Amino acid sequence: LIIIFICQFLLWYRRKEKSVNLQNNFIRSHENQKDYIDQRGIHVVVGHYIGDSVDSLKIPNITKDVINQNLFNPLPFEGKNGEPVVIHPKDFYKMQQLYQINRFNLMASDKIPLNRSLPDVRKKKCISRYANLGNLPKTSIIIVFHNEAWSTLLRTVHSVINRSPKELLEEIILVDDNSEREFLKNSLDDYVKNLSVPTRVLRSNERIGLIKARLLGANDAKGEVLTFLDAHCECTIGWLEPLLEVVSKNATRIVAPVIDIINDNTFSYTRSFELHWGAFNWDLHFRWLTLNGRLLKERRDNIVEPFRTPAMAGGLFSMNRDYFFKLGSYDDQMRIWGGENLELSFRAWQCGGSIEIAPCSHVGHLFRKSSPYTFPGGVGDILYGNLARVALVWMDQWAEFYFKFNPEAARLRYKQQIRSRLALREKLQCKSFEWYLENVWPEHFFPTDDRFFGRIVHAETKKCIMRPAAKGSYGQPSGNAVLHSCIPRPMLSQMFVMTKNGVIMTDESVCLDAPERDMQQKTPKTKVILHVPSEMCLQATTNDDTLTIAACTKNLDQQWILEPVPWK
Ligand code: LR7
Ligand code: MN
Repeated sequence: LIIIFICQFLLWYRRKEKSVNLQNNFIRSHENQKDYIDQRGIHVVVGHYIGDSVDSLKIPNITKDVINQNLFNPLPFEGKNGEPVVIHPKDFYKMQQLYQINRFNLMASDKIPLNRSLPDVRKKKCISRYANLGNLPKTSIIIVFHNEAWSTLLRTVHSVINRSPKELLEEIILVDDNSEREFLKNSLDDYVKNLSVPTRVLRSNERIGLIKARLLGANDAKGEVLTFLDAHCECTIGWLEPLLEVVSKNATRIVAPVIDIINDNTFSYTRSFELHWGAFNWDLHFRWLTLNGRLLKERRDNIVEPFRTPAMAGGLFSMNRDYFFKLGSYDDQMRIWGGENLELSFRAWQCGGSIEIAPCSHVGHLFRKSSPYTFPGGVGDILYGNLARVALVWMDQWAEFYFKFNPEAARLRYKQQIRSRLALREKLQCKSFEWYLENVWPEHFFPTDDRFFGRIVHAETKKCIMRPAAKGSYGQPSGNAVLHSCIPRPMLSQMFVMTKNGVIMTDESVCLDAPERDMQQKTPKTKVILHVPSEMCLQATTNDDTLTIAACTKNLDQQWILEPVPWK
């Protein structure tokens, strides 16, 4: 025990000594900073100290000052191979303060080298599948940012450079959407001059939002392919080739990687599911859903091939540059954040293109629980204004469904100038939203003319079935459906769809589940809801409003009324 203690003390002492030297060098002159080889022999990129790193902060609350300070964090060496960063309890208070700046653990991020290693999370088969590729087109990488932290932004850039074949990178374009932080100005311009891939920073002198910022980048890009990334990503080995292969085979194919998870507290890297696809709920919020049984079976033999998805998450994808513009680039009247991912997804599918996910391409994204930046004009008006545009231009009669149950969006619908986008839809001779639902997403849970849509009312108590509420910003509802008094104004959480063959669904928990299979209504007249695999009936426990399945009886607690609600 004693020996261990002494060894640790010595190590700590040497580390401390080393960092003091480096710090002195740094303070004396900017040019003196040198990359170094850490204790494990890993080359560590320094220079990340220009930014908002954490050492020597003593200010109790965050001020502009804190955010802009030129600070210095000695020898970042944690987070190797995507492992979590551990913060010493003595630093917790400072850590929490710093967390508020970007709504992620900046102290942890600043302890990780800009070029940290990550595990190869691909399936083994991916390596041979992409071993001998012919000529692939070059891509421009476009990263837009607003007040991003130095370490996350530059770790994105270094991960692109280190894990992409050089000959496939035309350039890296950083688009600064009017950030206020000092270190994102001259220091960033200087820093990118020394990178081994041509990198430049474009700047907007007013806040234009991520959609217009991406347009700024795209208009300036020279590559045959455009690849967009958020400003807090980390690309893993082999991420780029699968994307470029898809685009090179057919310019109308738009492709996204599997989006892995960088934890906002520890910065650990977690591989995400490969068999999820992107879709959206009745509120037009993006959702990951598991592939249906048919697709899963189809894919059993070709797990490495790209597959089609109804929608993309939005931040990470590649597409042919000429096709990007031919397809109408982005709706430049969308503001700040939100909705552009669905807009591009609908537009691509309805106008002859496709959206796909390449399961061999893995890129990490830092998921946050809330947004750190301002939404000029209010987050509601921005998001629902954008979504109102999506609905009005692309969703036909389902726009009415959206507005009926989303008063915030409905309030903004008449403010939208959408003529030029409707003209684009006309010019490209795009198909209807009905076609999209039937062909791209046949297992969708939206109401249609041949489905029941409305409330399921308990015959005995006259209460409604209600699904659990959503939690958090990426949150999906979890928990059990319950009985709840019927809310006079129709609410989506009390609405259900029943398909032609009697399967009852909602948008979120997808099926009224018990928990294995779909609930089906046997014959509408008996008003019994049968759980087909168990041959049991849906029953309400009236004293605590819970739902169960039980052997079928003729009792009133198993009787249900399907009460249709007009949906458009
Ligand atoms: O005003 C702004 N200007 C910007 O330049 C606001 C944001 N931005 C930048 C920002 O710095 C970041 O680099 O735009 C990028 C995206 O903003 P985030 O990271 O705050 O967005 P997000 O990751 O929470 O949101 C997802 O949905 C957005 C809807 O507009 C965008 O499509 C994001 O790109 C998208 N992110 C992803 O798809 C990553 C995976 C998430 C999932 C699921
Ligand atoms: Mn993001």
